[in-house]
Amino acid sequence: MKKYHLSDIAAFATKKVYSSMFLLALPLLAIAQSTTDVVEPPKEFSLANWNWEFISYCVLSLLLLLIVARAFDIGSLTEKITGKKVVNWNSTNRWVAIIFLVASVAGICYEMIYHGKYLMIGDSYSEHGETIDSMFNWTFGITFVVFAVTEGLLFYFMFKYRYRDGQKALYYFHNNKLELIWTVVPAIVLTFLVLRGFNTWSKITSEKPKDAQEIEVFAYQFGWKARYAGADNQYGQSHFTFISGKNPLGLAVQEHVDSLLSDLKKDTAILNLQIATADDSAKAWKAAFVNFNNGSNATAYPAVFKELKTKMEDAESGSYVRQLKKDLRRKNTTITRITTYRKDDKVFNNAGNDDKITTEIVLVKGKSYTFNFRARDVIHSAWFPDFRGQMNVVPGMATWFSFVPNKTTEEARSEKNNKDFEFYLYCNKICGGAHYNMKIKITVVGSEAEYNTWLATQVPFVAPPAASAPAEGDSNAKDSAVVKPIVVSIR
Ligand SMILES: [Cu+2]
Repeated sequence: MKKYHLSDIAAFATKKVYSSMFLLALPLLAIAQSTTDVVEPPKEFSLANWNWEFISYCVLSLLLLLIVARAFDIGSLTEKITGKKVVNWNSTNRWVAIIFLVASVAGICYEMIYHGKYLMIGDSYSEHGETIDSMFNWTFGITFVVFAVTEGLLFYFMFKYRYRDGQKALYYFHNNKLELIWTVVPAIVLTFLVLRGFNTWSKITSEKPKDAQEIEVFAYQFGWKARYAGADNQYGQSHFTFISGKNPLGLAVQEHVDSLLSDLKKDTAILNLQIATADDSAKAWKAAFVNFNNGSNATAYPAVFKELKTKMEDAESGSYVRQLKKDLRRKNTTITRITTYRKDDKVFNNAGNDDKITTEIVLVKGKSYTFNFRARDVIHSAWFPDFRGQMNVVPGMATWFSFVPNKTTEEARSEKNNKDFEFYLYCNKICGGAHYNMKIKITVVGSEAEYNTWLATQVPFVAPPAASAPAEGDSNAKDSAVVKPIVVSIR
C-alpha cells in the first residue's frame, strides 16, 4: 500500500482549492455580466425571456471546470508513471499568492473610490466631533502602516523563501532585542491611543456643560419625541405611571393625572362588579347558549355558536374570573403607584404646563446642548452620527449627552452639495420590529431668532387659560384643549 506524506495531502488540497476557485469564479463573472444591465420589471414566463447568455456562461464554466479537473488527473497520473513532477506547486503557489495580494488591494481601492461615500460616516458637525475624527484618523493611520508592513512582509517571505528541494530551514531560537522592540513599540503606541481616547471621552461625558440648554429626548417603540422647557426654562416633573394616551411623556400635570386616575378607578369599579357577579354571568351565558343551541341555529350561525360556547366554557372553568382579577390587580398597582408618587405636592408645580413636546429637534449653531434621555419601554440608543454622539436610552435610568453643533443644516447641505440633506437622530439598538424607522429630524439654524420663530409655532403641553382656540389639526393643542379638571366621582 502506498504511504501518503503530508506533502501529498497538501498538493491534493491545493488542487481542490484551484478547482473550487474556478467553480466559483466563472459563474460569478457570468452573474456580474448579466446584472450590470438596468433592472427591468419581470416579464411573462416564456423561453424567449430566459437569459440565454447567463445560462451559456454557466454551462461553459462547468465544461471548463471539468476540463481543468481532467488536466489535474492527467498531471497526477503522469507524475505517478514517470516519477517526475509535472507542476512545481511551490513555485506556482507563490505567484498565486501575489495575484491574490494585488487583486485584494485593487478590490479595496475600487470599493473606496466608487462606494466609499456609502461606507464612511461623512464630515462631523459638532465641536468635539473634530477630536473624535482626529482620533479615528490617527488610529486608522497607525494601524494601516502596521497592517501594510506586516502583510507586505508576510507575502514577501512567502514568495522569497518558498520550499526548494534540498533546502534546509533556518533554526532561529530567540532574540532579546527583537522581543524588546516588538513589545515596547506597540505598548507606547497603544498607550498614546488609549490615553487620548480616555481623555476625550472624559471631556465629553464627565460633566454636563453649565451653559448648555437642556432638551429632553424621549424614546419609545418606535419613535422619538423631544421636550423643550417653556419660558420658565424649567421642565415639569414626569413619571412613567402618568403616561396615558393624552400624556405620552407622563408629565406631572394635575388635570391629566386626575383624569387618568379617574379612568382607572372607573375601570376597577366595573371589574369589581364583574367579579362579584361572575356566578350569575356564568349562569346567564349557559342559559344563552342552551337557548341558542335549540334547533338549527348551531349550523346556521356557526360564528355565534362558537363565541357563545367559548364564553360559557370560560365562565364555567373560571378563566373569565381569573382574567378579571389579573386586570384588577394590574390597575390597582398603577393606582397605588400614582397616588404614592403624587402625594408629594411639589410634583404638580405647574412647571411642565408650558413645556413643548415636539416631533423635531431644532438647535442653534455654536450653542451648547445637553440631551437628557428617557425611554418608555425597552432599551434604545440615541445616535447622532453627524455630531459624533451616541448614548444608551434605558427605562428608569437617567442618561445624557452634550454637544455643540458647529454648522447649520444649510451649511451642511452646501458642503455636501445635497439640497435635501437633513441631520437625524437614529435609534442604534435593535429594539423591535420597526426599529429601522426610528428617527427624528434635527435642524441646526444659524440664529437665536430663527430658533425662537420655530419655538413659537410649537404649542405648550397645557394651553394657557387666556389663549384663544387652538389651531385646527394640531394634536397637541387638541389634547390640551379637552383637558379640564375632572372630579373623581367614584368613592
Ligand atoms: Cu429603538
